[in-house]
Amino acid sequence: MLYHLLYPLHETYQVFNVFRYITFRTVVAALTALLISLVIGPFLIERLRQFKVGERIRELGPQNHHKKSGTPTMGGLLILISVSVSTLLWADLTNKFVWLVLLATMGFGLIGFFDDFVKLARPNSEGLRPRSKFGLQLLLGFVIGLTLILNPSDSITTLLPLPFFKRALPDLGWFYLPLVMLVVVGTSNAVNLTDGLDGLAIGPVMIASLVYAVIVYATGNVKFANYLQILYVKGAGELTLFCFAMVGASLGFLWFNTYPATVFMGDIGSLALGGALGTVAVISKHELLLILVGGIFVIEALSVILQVASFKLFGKRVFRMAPIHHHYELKGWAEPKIIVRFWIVSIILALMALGTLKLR
Ligand code: 57M
Repeated sequence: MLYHLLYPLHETYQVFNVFRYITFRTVVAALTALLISLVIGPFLIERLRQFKVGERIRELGPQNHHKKSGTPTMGGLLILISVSVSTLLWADLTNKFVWLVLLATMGFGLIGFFDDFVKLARPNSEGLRPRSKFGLQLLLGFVIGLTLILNPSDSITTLLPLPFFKRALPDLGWFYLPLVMLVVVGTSNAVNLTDGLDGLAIGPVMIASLVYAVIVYATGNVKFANYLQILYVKGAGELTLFCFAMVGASLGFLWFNTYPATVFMGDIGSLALGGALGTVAVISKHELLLILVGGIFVIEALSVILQVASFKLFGKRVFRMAPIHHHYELKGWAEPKIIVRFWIVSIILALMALGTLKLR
């Protein structure tokens, strides 16, 4: 909104011309989101504590988690407020991608909110029934996919670029719809699985947002897209600002979520962040690269799949406990050590992903 108010002033005062540039607004958006989360963070955490929105720790989990009982949860609200206010202030609101990504973030956040709310309201329940939760996620993924297909950007919307290959561009047609659902819903759930140690999920979310900021900027810029030989998506550049708002909000949240955490993000945060990343990946036409960019989330999800499959097929566990961060906890690694090492892996994967932009 501020963009729409301030930019027209450039006709009288040239200095306001600066608001035309995505790069400038991106920096301002990141700082705005960071500031909002740092300023309202303590207030929100206090309210959550007051309203007893505290975490219930499961008996089954690693012993050292029991001391975390009662830590306020649903701190994801802080991220949602910071990202959306910052984006609404500084983005070009005539851009359809901005609205789609905000819809995805808020939609998954709402599903997460219901899940958290049911856990709190019914202390013995595990939240929404898995079938209802998954059904709602699929529905939202369907809406996102359908919106993209029915409002195509030129004729590239249903193409699927393959990393490393310049010319391989299969057109999936309507099969692109289930792919969008898989990417968006899968990422949302994988981030949720990762969110089991202080700062473990928010670090890689921040790293992935930074990588996708670079990608959407290049994708939305004809010159860069041509130079890198990637698909040009008109209007995608505006999402650079959204990605940086995610970085700013995540940094602010990490201030409170770092070990020992004073707040957890809850499903309202983890489902929303994953949904947002998945949607950005789809819009930027770098859907498959998310496997690398969000490699930590993939590893966490795969560890659960492997554990369950191995137990069902052979009656044996592969890990001491899945998702894999619990395995290292049970091996005796200190929590901060696991977190920082997972962040390191995430940075390495992010760098590799950026490398693939030119390797084709
Ligand atoms: C969310 N939630 C955390 C917090 C956070 C199929 C199965 C593998 C599912 C999986 C599961 O339920 N995952 C979903 C994981 C929980 O965190 C809350 O949930 C929100 C995110 N949704 O924001 O509100 C706990 O994680 C810890 N935590 C922190 N710091 C943070 O910043 O320490 C979270 C955020 C918190 C806190 O202790 O209470 C969670 O882990 O529950 N299930 C599991 O992960 C369970 N694994 C399991 O059963 N493994 C089996 C099979 C099924 C694969 C096996 O290995 O044989 C474990 N989780 C727990 N206890 N808590 C095991 C038992």
